[in-house]
Amino acid sequence: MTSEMFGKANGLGKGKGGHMHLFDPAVKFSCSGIVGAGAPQACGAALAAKKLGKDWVAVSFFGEGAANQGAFHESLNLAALWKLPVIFVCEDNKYGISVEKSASTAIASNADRAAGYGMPGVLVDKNDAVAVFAAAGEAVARARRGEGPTLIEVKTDRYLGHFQGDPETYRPKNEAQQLRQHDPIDVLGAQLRARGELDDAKDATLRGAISERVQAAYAHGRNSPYPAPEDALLHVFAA
Ligand SMILES: Cc1ncc(C[n+]2csc(CCOP(=O)(O)OP(=O)(O)O)c2C)c(N)n1
Repeated sequence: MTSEMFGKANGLGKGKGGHMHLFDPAVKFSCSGIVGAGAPQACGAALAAKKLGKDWVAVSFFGEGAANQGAFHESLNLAALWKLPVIFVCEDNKYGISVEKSASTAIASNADRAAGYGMPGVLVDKNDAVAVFAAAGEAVARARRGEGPTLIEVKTDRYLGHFQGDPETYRPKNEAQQLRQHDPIDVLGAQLRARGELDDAKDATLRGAISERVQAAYAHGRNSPYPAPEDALLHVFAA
């Protein structure tokens, strides 16, 4: 994945897709640069699981901006009608590029839209990983019982601009700094500490190991070779 992000020959798309078109059939993962396009694809994957008699559950992640795309609404309708094993996860970080949600969406919670399609809509507490885990577990169990889809809305925050160099003129200068006071990783850490499952030493070990893994992955991407110029047209056009 990191190789693909750096446009390298050993990337998931051989360096020709970039970060918007990451996909890996080996782990049944894909993403798209087209906002809203993931929901119908997830319905397709869920329909395949149903036809093949597998207990797979498709999961589609998208922003609150994508929840205003037509494809999202068509997908929810079809998924509920055909009782597809699919979970729609709307990550509401309040902004679609530079447009605040209140300027694009007439209701406060996208979870409420689920009722209009005949499926449960679950609103999860902000930045609460344990609550996300519980809601996802219920949705997976429901899908596997053959009862169909669930729409989960998770509230979260945007720390960085939509793109590198985003002037972020659409929000107060210190907003991100304030939002970081309620960081989901810190919240999870506090929950684990309260249960006696984490202390300073374990926290440091865990953070060190994860940081090393991420650094190694980026070094791998950076140090890998670019595609050969003569391969520029390979895999671009179907013969
Ligand atoms: C069909 C389509 N329309 C417009 C765009 C341009 N675009 C890229 S991201 C984005 C906003 C998406 O908002 P949201 O889903 O809330 O994601 P976030 O801004 O939080 O990353 C838009 C309009 C696109 N990629 N695809």
